[in-house]
Amino acid sequence: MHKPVGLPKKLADLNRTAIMGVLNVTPDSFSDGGLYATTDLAIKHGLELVRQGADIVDVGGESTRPGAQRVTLDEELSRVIPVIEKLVEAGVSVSVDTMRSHVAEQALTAGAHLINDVSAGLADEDMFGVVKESNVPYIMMHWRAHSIEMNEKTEYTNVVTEVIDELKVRVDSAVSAGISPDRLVLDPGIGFAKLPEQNWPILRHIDEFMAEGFPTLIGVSRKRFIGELLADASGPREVDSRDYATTALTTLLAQANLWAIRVHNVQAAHDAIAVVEALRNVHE
Ligand code: PMM
Repeated sequence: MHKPVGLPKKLADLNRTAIMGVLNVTPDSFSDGGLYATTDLAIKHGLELVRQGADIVDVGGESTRPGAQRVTLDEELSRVIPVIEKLVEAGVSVSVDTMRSHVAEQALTAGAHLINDVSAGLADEDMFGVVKESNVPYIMMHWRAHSIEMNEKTEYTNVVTEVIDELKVRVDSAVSAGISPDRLVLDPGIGFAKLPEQNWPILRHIDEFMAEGFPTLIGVSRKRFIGELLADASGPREVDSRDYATTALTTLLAQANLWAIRVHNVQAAHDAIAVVEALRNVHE
């Protein structure tokens, strides 16, 4: 299993797909928006995710749902920093889900252990500088545009190779900026600037993505392409009824030796990965 350099020891020692639990401190995220919008509720939920088996809690203060407006820097900081401080204090491994270098910097000061940048440095030209000065892993996701316009950027001739090639350009920029490649984690950005049907080839060919040699993280949890897959006469499947399909994908991806999976329902991912590991450990 490929892991990035710079992880806290308990994550570095892990010998299975890591579970990243989603903690959106936002009023408007597509799946859990508003549920954990206050600092106290967010901390409580973060600790609950750990109890259920999360290895990392991913704290985000800006919704990336298609069509979402950006929040101000101050608003984002006030949402995530107090939550990160408290979770780190409680011994939790925390990643910060942000496209802003200043939020990443403050989150690192608050003790965050990983930076999860869905724009791979494209949204903020100072991000690579902050990452370079730190020694934590940096998650770079395939991204083409902010949420407000990403649904207009879905043209691909071959989605699998283009996602890989576009991410490789970002990796080259990060490395030229002085970031060590062994700290990078790559993510194909399921649902970001992709039509629902464009996500399936990426997942089908995840081995090609992983063949680039970087640790891979994927977030499929409750996304729209699952809602479309399970649609019936009344329309796409509701967000809160997409967990069984999410868990089926988690099982397949864990079998493919993904480094980490980003999910809302941590208990379900935990159980799925336990099954994969039990089968992997049969040597008769
Ligand atoms: N998806 C969302 C937010 N952050 N980060 C990474 N690395 N990968 C993802 O796929 C990803 C992400 C959007 O989902 P949410 O609204 O449930 O947080």
